[in-house]
Amino acid sequence: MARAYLSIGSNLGCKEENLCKAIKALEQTAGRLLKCSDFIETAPWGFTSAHPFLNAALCIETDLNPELLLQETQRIERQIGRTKKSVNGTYSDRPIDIDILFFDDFIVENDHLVIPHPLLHVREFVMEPLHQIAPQFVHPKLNKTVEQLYKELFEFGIRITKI
Ligand code: PH2
Ligand code: MG
Ligand code: MG
Repeated sequence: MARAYLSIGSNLGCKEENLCKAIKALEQTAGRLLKCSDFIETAPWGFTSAHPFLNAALCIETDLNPELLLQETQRIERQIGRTKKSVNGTYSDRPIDIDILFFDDFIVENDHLVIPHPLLHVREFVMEPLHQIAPQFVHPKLNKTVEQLYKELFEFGIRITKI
């Protein structure tokens, strides 16, 4: 049994329903839901869109290995109507996105899967809900708690906007 932390997001269709559908599907085939953050409305990050997001973070207990969990999250994304994938950091609107943030303290780095998620600590839409459910979790590459990374991100963000 492992604990996986996931980020889910939607900015198309009924966003709340899409997040709920993703959580239900994950519970059916990926594992037991241990924690779920609030659903937080966030501005599109890294691209321009007229559609704000609804984001959340989850913790599940799973029997799957990281590769199988990725397959399962991708199957669920397609089931909820996702057709386009982001390519090389070019993002597009989507009914659902499910990303693996952490998988216990595993470090996985291959062509199609990188865990911990390489951008998690620079994304407010990830760190805000993740901080709600796992402030004491230690990032296995950066060796800092989610709480520390959260503070750094938001302090840094405030400094940037003052320049
Ligand atoms: N996902 C992205 C890119 N930008 N912005 C917000 N607010 N929420 C997301 O889930 C999101 C994003 C890539 O998957
Ligand atoms: Mg994503
Ligand atoms: Mg994704």
